[in-house]
Amino acid sequence: METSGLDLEQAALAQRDNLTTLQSHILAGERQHPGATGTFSWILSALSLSAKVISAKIRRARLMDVLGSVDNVNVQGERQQKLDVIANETLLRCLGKRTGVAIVASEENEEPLILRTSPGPDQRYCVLFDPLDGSSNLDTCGGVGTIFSILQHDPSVAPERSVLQPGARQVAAGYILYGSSTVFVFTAGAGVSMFVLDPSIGAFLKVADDVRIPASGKTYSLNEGNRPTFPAGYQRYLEYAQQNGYSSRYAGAMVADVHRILLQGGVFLYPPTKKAPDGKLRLMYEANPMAMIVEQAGGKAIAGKERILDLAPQTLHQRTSVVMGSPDEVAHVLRFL
Ligand code: P6P
Repeated sequence: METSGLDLEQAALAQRDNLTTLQSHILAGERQHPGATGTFSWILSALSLSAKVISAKIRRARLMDVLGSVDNVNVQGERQQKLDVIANETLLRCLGKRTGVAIVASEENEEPLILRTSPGPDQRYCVLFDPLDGSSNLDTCGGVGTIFSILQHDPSVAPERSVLQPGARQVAAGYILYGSSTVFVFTAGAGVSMFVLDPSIGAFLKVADDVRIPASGKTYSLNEGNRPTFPAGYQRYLEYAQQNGYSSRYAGAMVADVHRILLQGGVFLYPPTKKAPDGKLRLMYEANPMAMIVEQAGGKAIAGKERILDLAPQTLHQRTSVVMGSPDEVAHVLRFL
């Protein structure tokens, strides 16, 4: 007797030995920390809710006339997409309701937003995010993502300083990739977990625990259009790669490019260029969270010859060069720098 599609789907789900949702994963994590108050769980829950809302809006964007740009240029000097604004407001609204969040900082806002000034036992975290990384891909249905970084709030310093901590001080980091499926990837410092949104039940289901990046991979990911202005060491690395059978893959959205490398191996690079001599990517809410994910998966993440997570931040929107991915591939790049 032929098995219907639904039966196959049910069988596949039933085979999943433990149908673990992101929510149950978060609560299980909380239970491993005696004395945990649930504040951290509530923040991850707000990020999960934001991701579902943003995903739903992106998937219906062309039908709801929310593609295209608004007549506004953000603090980065980039024309804002309508969905940039929607994603930013969704995250601010969902995180704003969580009493555990003292400060939020967004790529879209010039200054950090101080949500709660009365230092209480609960205002323990700062959340930094890029609400819609790669949003210029939206109109062409390319991959886009949300990137987030969570720091312990330090009430003993000015709020502006509390969010400027080195990436090594992150308590958690992750991203959501809105691609052919919606994938939630995060780490709280004990390995990388991956979840996929099942829109039919509105839940993120765990598909991998302790994701490990392949040690090597003959794929490099960078914008070749900038090649003439890369420093010489990067040019020599590209010559090495092209003489040794490497492939080039570039989505133009860091989350999509790094996600591919996390699963298949290789190296992502955004070197200094003439237009962006310090690199283009933002340290606090792009490079740092993605570097934590890559390192927790066994990879490497550097800026020039320095470890990204050790960089001492000076300003919220400062930029950095980036090389991150498989440890063997980052070592290859370093040989030429
Ligand atoms: P370029 C997207 O605008 C972004 O911040 C990253 O997601 C991406 O890796 C990079 O910029 C792409 O920059 O100059 O290649 O378009």
